[in-house]
Amino acid sequence: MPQSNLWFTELQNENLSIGLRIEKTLHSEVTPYQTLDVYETTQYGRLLVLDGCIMTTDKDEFVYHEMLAHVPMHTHPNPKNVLVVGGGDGGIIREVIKHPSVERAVLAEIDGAVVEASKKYFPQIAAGLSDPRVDVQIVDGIQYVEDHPDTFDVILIDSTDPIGPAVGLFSKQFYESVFRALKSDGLMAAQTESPFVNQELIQNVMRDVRGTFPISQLYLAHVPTYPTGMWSFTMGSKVHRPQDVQTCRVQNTRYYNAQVHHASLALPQFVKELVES
Ligand code: SPD
Repeated sequence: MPQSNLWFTELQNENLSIGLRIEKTLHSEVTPYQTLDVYETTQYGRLLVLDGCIMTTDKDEFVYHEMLAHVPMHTHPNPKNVLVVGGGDGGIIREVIKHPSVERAVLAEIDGAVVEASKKYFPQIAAGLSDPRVDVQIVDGIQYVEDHPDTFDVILIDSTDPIGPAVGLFSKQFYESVFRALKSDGLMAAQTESPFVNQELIQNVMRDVRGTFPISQLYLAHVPTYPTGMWSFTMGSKVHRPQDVQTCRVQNTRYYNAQVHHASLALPQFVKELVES
């Protein structure tokens, strides 16, 4: 069969792009919040795109979802109530409910179209959304956090890039609200982009999280379809330290394990300098 000549190109900044060969377009819509596209790619299976930015692909989604979920979930000794802000594709929820201690996991996603598209085109990512412990709320996550003080053990912020509806999820005001929504030994983690192309954002987030939580930590993972492949996450914690984790409490992971947990906290020198400056 001849190869398709259709390509999806994400312009990651004015000097950088990533291209994936497209077999076909499966879905395109303009939701009240963003454009949403689903493609079948040759290299990475199905691809979810919001506002022209790669959100997830069948082949590498496990890295991002496991790392945003399991590093903070293991840092808390007994996470029972968990909130995921954004993350409408369900990947983070799927990982959260692998933890036997979880009694309730709320997904606060602003755009119901993302949840519906994921259920239809990414059933293996969305699988956890029908678990009885999961409560899917189609709401503004910022407002939801503000309205639920002293409620959660862990809050995970699975945002899009800091444009459009996600801008407010990268602000000090929001981290302070997250702090209030956490119980007295709660902790949070957020996706915070690439140290190669988003240095200023990472520095600002680190400054704000450090100014809000007694314990803060940047950690890294390798996500091939995200800009530069080197991806960062920022944790803020009231009491528990990610360095103190000793064992892996979940099974069926493909990236995360106890060694990777600790390895992800070891920062290359240029990233260390970035977060310390
Ligand atoms: N540049 C990509 C940033 C995407 C972060 N969120 C992805 C959502 C996957 N659940």
